[in-house]
Amino acid sequence: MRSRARRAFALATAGVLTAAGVLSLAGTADAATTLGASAAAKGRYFGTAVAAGHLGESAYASTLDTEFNMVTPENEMKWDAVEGTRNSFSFGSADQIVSHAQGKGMRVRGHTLVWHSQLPGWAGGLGADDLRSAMNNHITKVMDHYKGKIYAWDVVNEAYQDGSSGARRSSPFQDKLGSGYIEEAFRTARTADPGAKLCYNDYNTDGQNAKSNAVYAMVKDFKQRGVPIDCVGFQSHFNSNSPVPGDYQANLQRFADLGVDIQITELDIEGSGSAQAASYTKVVNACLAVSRCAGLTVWGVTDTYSWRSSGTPLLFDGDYRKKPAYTAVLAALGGSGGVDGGTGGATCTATYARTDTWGDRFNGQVTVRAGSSAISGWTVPVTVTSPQKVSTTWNGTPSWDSSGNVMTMRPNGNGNLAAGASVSFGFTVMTNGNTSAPAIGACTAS
Ligand code: 9MR
Repeated sequence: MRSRARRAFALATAGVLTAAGVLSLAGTADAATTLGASAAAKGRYFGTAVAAGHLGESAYASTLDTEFNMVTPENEMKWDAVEGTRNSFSFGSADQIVSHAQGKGMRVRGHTLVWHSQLPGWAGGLGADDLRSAMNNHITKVMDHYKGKIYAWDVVNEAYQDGSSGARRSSPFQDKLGSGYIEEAFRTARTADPGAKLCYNDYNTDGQNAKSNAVYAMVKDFKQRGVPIDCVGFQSHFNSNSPVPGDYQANLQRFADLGVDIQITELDIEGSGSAQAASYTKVVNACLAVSRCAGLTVWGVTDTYSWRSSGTPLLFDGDYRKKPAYTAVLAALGGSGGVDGGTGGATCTATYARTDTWGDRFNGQVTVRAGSSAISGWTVPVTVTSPQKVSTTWNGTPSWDSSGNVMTMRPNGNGNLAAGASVSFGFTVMTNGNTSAPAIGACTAS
């Protein structure tokens, strides 16, 4: 009894300290419970597409700055945005994103140098010789402007057709310069910024099919002949017609085995609730299982600004609330709220999401997941900030410290969880004017 009380006190103290750390850092969430920090703990990055026009919105910027550690300008680095007139470059919007990212310690993926879409009319209308020099000039000038600031460039984007042919897509580059244009673009890019990783990026190449086979053959050939290529980007735009393929991981692995990095570059999955969450989990687990998978980027911060917003494909809803898909991704990344020794090597993680909000209260949900071995019990401290009060709890048995602000949750009855299995408990926080997130302490397994 005595030692149990001491343990409860230690847990409560940990919770309070966590809360203090939170307040002095970002005022919202524990850094250890973010996508970026959890991915970093697994040696990966977690990024998002960003639109310069939204950086001035505080909820957008704070979600971006709290959760992500890589950004891709969604449109601002494309050919039409930076070179609308031949050899006259305008980098204003793209620079805004790069300097925001640099100011927050986030890295940047460059997207994209050579693509048939968002290509200005003047370029598409050039004859072969002119187009070749315009392409090389574009690559050189844009990469030079950002030299040393870009982690990886999508040098060539979407050069292959959909369908069963495995053929190249018709485009001004393909039609006028011939198949060698991709190789030429990569060679020019390597000279322009030898420090940036050079990627080929495409969609519908996520499973093994005619299109991904054709890209695979190209990458294999490049590696054999010493054409500079460092990474392959898998856009990973999914929905019910195009679900995460069963051989997703195997496909990533076969590319990795060619000696290139894998990057999940534009991830979004239409849907909602647990089905969407389960698909996201598959993608994250596949990346974690492939050692050369360097990281994942989702194609936007909030559903509202998604290129296909009606499909609600992202991790945050229109009010920047974390969706079940967010909780699933965080948990798959090893979450946080901490892993500790527990007993006999048993570990667990706790991840938090706000699930509902009303004028005077919100519901929080904590998912407890067992580590690589089964556990028979767990505790998770949850600390709210006065004058907040927890009014109701479910799926767990709480005990309280004397302040009434620190609740330590235990399982209802049997706390058995198989390795990797999870269970969630929930609670309602009366805000009394303070809407800040609770601090979730370390999960302790037994
Ligand atoms: O999300 C981008 C959207 O805002 C643009 O209107 C669109 C124009 O083509 O491009 C979208 O981003 C695309 C990305 O650059 C390449 N892969 C497919 C993405 C979604 O269409």
